[in-house]
Amino acid sequence: MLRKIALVGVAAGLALAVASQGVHAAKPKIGFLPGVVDPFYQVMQIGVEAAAKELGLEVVTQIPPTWGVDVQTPILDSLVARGDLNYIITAPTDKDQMVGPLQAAVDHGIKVITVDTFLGNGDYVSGQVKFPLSYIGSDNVEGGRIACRGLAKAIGGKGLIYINSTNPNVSSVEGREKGCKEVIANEYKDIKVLGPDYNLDDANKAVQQTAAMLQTHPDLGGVFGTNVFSAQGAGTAVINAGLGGHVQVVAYDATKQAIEMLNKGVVSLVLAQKPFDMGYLGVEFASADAAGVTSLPRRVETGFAIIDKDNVKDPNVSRFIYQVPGK
Ligand code: T6T
Repeated sequence: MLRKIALVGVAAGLALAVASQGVHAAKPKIGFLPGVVDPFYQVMQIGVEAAAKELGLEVVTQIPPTWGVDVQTPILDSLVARGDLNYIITAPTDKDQMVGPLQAAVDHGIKVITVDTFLGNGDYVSGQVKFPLSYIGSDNVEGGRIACRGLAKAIGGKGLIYINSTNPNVSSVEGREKGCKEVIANEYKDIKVLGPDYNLDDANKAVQQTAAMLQTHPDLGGVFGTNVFSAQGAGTAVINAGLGGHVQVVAYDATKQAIEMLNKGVVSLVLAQKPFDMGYLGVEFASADAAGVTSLPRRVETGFAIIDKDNVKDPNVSRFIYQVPGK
């Protein structure tokens, strides 16, 4: 009898230990809230869905039609109000202004994972903002360095370059601007940087801004477009001015359009991020956390593929071009 009681006690203890490791239900439900409708986040969504399918998890996806806190916050609030989500995987559209709304999600028992962009300074261990489980995305400062080293080389190490970007206070593009300026200041004393101009994630605005820059600075040697829309606008303005191949463009984000411009000799370098990985790993992290894993890294850098005219046909490189089925 005593032995039986002891065994029951051990079994109960084991059950308790397992239960105390599991934070949420075994199959968590995930909300996915990226920054805006664009090929970068569409590929990220493919990664999210691939992981969710493999793990048998349900994901609720809401994609803001335009970039910004004003658009993203009410969508976030509605995801929180559903009351059935355990995790939200999101790209905050402002590193400071999205802290409050995402803290509110945490206060409702939802865990937050940031992908592509981060909150605060992105150091979730010792920075001011610590509540997200992890940041999974590019090292954008390094990306900016790579981009502007490439641009500097393309213009022969001297002259004028211009940065066209999206919005201030967005960790991703802010990092790219910083890395670009740092590399030019430290390594290319004969290059001057103009900008950034902010196009608010509107390619038409980026065209106008770059066109104006080309007019006021006929000696402009190169443009760094810090994301899909900036690079698209910069390349289009250069083509419209008949300056393709004369004014060099470096494009962050490997859209089909950026690659077409590379093939035409308008763009000299394309930085492909790895949005599929960001989405896939985001879901895996949520699943692992729900299962009780406690050693998830608080920051994961997903890396780049750097594409130029010499390697664009290499399948090991071209696989990172953002392919959205049907687009
Ligand atoms: O460049 C990506 C992303 O990394 C950035 O945070 C916002 O713009 C894009 O989505 C491209 O449009």
